Amino acid sequence: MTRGSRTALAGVLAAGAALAATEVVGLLDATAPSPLLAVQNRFVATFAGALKEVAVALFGTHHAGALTVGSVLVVAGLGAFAAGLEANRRWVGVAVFAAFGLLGLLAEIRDPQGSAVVGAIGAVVGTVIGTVGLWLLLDRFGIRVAPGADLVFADRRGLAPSVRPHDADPASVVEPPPRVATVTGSRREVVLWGLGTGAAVVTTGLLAKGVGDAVRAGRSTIPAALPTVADTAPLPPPPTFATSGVSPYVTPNGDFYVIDTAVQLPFVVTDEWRLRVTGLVRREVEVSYAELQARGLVEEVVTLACVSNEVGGSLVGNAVWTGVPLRDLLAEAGVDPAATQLVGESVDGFTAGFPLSVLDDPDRPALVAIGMNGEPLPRAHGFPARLVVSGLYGYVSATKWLKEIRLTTLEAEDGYWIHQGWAKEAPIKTQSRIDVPRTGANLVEGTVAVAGVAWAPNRGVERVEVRIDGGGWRDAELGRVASDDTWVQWYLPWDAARGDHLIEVRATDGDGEVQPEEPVGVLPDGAEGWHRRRVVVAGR
Ligand SMILES: Nc1nc2c(c(=O)[nH]1)N[C@H]1C(S)=C(S)[C@@H](COP(=O)(O)O)O[C@H]1N2
Ligand SMILES: [Mo]
Repeated sequence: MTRGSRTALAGVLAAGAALAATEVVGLLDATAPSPLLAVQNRFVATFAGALKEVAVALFGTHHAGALTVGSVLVVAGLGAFAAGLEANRRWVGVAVFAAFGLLGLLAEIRDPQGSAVVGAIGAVVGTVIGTVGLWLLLDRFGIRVAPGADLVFADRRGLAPSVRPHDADPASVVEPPPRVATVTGSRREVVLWGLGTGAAVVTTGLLAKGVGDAVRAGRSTIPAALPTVADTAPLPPPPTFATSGVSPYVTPNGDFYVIDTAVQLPFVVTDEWRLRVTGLVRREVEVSYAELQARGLVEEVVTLACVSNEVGGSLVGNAVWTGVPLRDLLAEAGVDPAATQLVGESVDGFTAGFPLSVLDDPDRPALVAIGMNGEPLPRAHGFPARLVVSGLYGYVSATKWLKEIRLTTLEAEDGYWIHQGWAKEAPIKTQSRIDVPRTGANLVEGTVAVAGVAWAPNRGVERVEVRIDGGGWRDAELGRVASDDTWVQWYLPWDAARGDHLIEVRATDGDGEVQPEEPVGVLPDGAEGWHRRRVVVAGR
């Protein structure tokens, strides 16, 4: 191995050790992010606009995995860089480690759930472990570092230094200290120490993560079940075409789309969590999780959609939400007439705001939800509480891991995504989606089920029409719905002839507005256009 690659390897391993050490320090506080996670959170918060587009496009909604891989690569690269510096001049590489510790500390301080203590201890421990590791490994790998002087390197046979001071006067050659002759950068030494340190770093890192998850699980106060609900929402019977391949009316929690900026799901200890109603109110209201549970809970069936959902996309779902009517909490706080906007803020600093006038319509469900489909809110969907407001895209309304409901004016504050160019007001647009037949399905001539869902939450869907190969529009059969706040399942039996065909669908909302044909992209306020699907039907 060349001197350069041995130096780089020492740096990568030392940086890994430093990182693993900070993960262990992170265990000091179960709710706080580890220093690495805090830095990732800052990264996402800073580059969200650009990142979200790229990350969602490249990695689907699971940008967290991509971030982890990216972070490991960055840390490895920096370790190698620091080692290169350190090999030339004592303490310079260490300074790089210290700078990174400082970055972790700053990120912890800035993070809404961060801990300055974790950040500070992490910075010190990480720098010390990184430094000790770097020096030790450089030594083991036969890289000699003369303090502030030129390099002196004894090769594996313990021969004369192979790198000499540039002034090349033989008399001035710094002779390696005696022990250098025995410490070598032999292949065996490098492989043994490399594998040993590497294994220790990975084990420690994974253990810290495992212990952290176990600690959080132990402190987790997600109740086994929801309290009984007095005011339940009856569900409609399944349609006759339920087995056609159409999406189920209620989306199971495990299948419900997940969209958020969180690198790791925020962790909330419910005993410590409070929901506060603040801002332009007569008196601030503060409720605990137990108090929320003890209130008169109601159920609402509401379809939630993401503004990033492309035509035909899957970022939409329908659930039975259990919670406290938002209007009850607002009435208790006494909203100042000057208030024109309601902003929800999450424990991790996300915000979503909508015009207060949205709540003027008493038939529009708006909940502080603590339950989803009969279970306590899953962590991915905002445990312990989130907002659900019918008819508004999630990014302006559906704050998960809710900690504050702030009454303010529309001018005074913009929610998280508004800064990134998304529309301030964002009612959910009328959409319809073909679930079956799927693209590439093996279809045979005869009756083929064409089915899907259509939604226009709060306005309701009045009609769904299907057209084949640009022919006449035919009315699809509609399933029954709990209310206008949910999607509707639709179905049309199609007598398919062999050949290539184009299926198109469009919905009409409860106001009689037909879904527009012209395609429009998701930015700034949601996609438009008819969902089309090309299929091939084979002969018998
Ligand atoms: N705290 C928090 N709440 C959030 C978000 C977020 O990033 N952080 N994303 C919003 C967006 S863009 C959508 S579409 C919905 C998605 O909710 P779900 O993940 O439960 O489907 O949550 C909203 N609430
Ligand atoms: Mo969204």
